Amino acid sequence: MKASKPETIKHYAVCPHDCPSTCALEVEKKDANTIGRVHGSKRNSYTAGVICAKVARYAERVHHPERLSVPMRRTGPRGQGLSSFTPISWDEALQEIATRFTQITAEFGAQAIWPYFYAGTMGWCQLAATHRLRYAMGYSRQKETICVGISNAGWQAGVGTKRGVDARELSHSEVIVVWGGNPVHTQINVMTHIQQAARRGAKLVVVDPYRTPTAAKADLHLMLRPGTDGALACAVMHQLLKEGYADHAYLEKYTDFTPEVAEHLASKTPSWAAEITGLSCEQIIEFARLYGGTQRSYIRLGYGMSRSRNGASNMHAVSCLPAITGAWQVEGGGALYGHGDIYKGIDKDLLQGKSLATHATRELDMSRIGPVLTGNQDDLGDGPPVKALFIQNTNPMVVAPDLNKVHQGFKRDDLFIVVHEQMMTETAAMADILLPATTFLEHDDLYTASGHTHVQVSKAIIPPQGDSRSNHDVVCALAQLLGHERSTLFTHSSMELLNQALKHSSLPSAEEIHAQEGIDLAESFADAHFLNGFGHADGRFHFFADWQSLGDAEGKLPVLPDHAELIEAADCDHPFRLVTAPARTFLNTSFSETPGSVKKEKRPTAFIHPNDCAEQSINEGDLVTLGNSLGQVTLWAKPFDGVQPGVIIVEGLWPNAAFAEGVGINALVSAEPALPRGGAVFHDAKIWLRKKQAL
Ligand SMILES: Nc1nc2c(c(=O)[nH]1)N[C@H]1C(S)=C(S)[C@@H](COP(=O)(O)OP(=O)(O)OC[C@H]3O[C@@H](n4cnc5c(=O)[nH]c(N)nc54)[C@H](O)[C@@H]3O)O[C@H]1N2
Ligand SMILES: Nc1nc2c(c(=O)[nH]1)N[C@H]1C(S)=C(S)[C@@H](COP(=O)(O)OP(=O)(O)OC[C@H]3O[C@@H](n4cnc5c(=O)[nH]c(N)nc54)[C@H](O)[C@@H]3O)O[C@H]1N2
Ligand code: SF4
Ligand SMILES: [Mo]
Repeated sequence: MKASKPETIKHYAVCPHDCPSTCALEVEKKDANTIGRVHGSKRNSYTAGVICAKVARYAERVHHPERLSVPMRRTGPRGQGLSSFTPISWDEALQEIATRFTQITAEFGAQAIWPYFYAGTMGWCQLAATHRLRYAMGYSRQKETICVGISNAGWQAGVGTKRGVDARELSHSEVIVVWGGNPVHTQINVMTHIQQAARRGAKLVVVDPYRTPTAAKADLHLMLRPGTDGALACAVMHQLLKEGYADHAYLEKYTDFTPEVAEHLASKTPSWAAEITGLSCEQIIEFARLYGGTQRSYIRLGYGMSRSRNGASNMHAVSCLPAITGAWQVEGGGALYGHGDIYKGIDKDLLQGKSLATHATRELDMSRIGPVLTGNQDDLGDGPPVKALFIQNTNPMVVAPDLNKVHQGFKRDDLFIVVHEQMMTETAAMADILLPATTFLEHDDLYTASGHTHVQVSKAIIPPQGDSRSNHDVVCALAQLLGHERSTLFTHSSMELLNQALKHSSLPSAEEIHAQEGIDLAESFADAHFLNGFGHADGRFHFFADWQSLGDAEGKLPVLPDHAELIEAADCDHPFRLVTAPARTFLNTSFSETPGSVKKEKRPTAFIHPNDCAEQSINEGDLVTLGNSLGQVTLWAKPFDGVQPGVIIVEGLWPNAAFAEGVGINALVSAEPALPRGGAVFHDAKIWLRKKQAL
């Protein structure tokens, strides 16, 4: 008889990556130090047993042969990788950081040090660790604009609070609109719920400038020009009002809709929008009729439409649609952008250590790290130049806009750079002191979500790999060496800290949340559907956007939904518009080091319309250069008919080194802050295209 295979033990965990899905995981453990496959938990009703391929093979990342395992001092040139570094002890590394930070503070003031982070992990204890050090030491603050700055403002303008209808209600929807997102790549779980609805006959509409794998599954794909969503939304509203699909009783009771809004929309005809979006009038009308034909219409808003200079206005315009038809009132109707505000009970200020601040410090815009590091006085304000960076959870040498300036800044000899990382990223390679970081499988943390409503706690499953330490541990040790008084924020363990933050909420302890594999904080039907009022003081949905209160001091954004002509329009010298969309098997730059993902993504590729290719005899695999006033990028071409002529798509945040001339795609993206309060315009660039050479 064959001996039965011993059952692999699976451990509950939570995916820490910057992804709206925040999946509940089951991690196979092979031995005390090693994990096997990772699965989606079936016990979480949103994850529903499904996760993305890149996290399913997480063993590739956590046990990567090039995972950083010891602290190192740079002894060779910047940017050369491991050969430039010499291992040192943790004591030496931390002492050197403390000494340099103390010297810089004495000479230039504490604000010359800029702790810089983003959401490499979304866990609250480890993510907010950088802030705890910042506030304790009076270092410069960081304006967090790189991802949701624009979209938050756009959603806030209409709805007034960051929450929406539960995506599990998709099973009741008859029309589902994925607008400016590509969930097949960026949050696979949305597709699980959409596919269930589709099996029952629900129709899927996708609004995206190119035929993404999500769009390929749609009943109707509206392949508009980037940055023109405001025009499309207005024309749809025009048609809904014209053809009697508007719910006037709803508008009267729940919104600030007036005859002035109706009059404004009366001029926003499908032919007006067709001119701007590049769609046909027929497509726009077909969409309006489909959308208006049922109140069970659900819009899942992605970030894509917001990453333009007019992005906030686009978000606002799209969020107006369910208010016109009254879709918010019914099960399976309404919209979701993100659920952040349902977690207000958790004391994030405590975790960020805001109470440690003894005085206000200047705030530097993270999306403008290039201009900041190269000494732009408007960015630095009346503070000193940045003389030291302390980086956790992010890879700005690749992900930040105006990349040539970022590179120039990182090369400064007088800039002391500390990077705490899991991998030898291109940012890590610039460090003077490089510290190895744990992954979520090696530390404890609490996770909220944006695409669903659970709060979850994940605990270490394997010990720290090599000599790696968590963000919290590093920050605690540094605070002590820098002479900060012994606040519990620097003496508590991660779990103790999380319990402190949970204490004043109505939630149980971190241990109990972990034991229950998460707690669902879904709101009542009436609250989730805003039947008890929207987030504004008057309880109404706002067609009239108060951009001034959101930071647009000059009032450049249109008050009523419209097409704001703020985008970088193509011109004779730059006849193309560029969209830099997310790749399926990378997560920003994370996983761009794993063999499984690189094999799938192949190489940096420009998707170009066949007509545009024909003009320059560009064939598949030819090298092409894309350029504008900010820089040039050389990569491989792919003729692709799922995009309008004049629009070029480049997927994925590949390392600079993967491009033919060693500079990555963000060299073409401007660091100009979007209205109303800053944000990076990753999908808003005019460029030229030149064939380089045939391979
Ligand atoms: N696999 C994978 N998953 C990820 C990420 C990743 O890089 N890879 N990144 C993670 C992060 S940090 C985030 S914030 C989310 C982002 O996830 P998404 O919400 O999906 O947003 P975007 O990354 O901006 O791009 C999504 C789509 O928007 C489209 N788009 C671009 N411009 C416009 C426009 O003007 N109008 C419209 N309608 N669409 C437009 C793009 O073509 C793209 O297909 O995903 C997360 N998940
Ligand atoms: N062209 C273009 N550029 C973009 C975008 C785009 O769509 N197009 N998207 C933008 C968006 S939405 C975002 S959010 C940003 C994201 O940009 P980043 O925040 O830089 O995201 P990642 O590239 O994934 O880098 C996160 C890093 O954190 C590290 N890390 C993970 N966990 C931990 C931890 O616990 N401790 C420490 N110390 N490190 C950890 C990972 O190893 C990884 O190198 O990129 C932006 N850049
Ligand atoms: S879909 Fe997103 S949250 Fe889920 S496992 Fe993949 S990266 Fe993590
Ligand atoms: Mo993001």
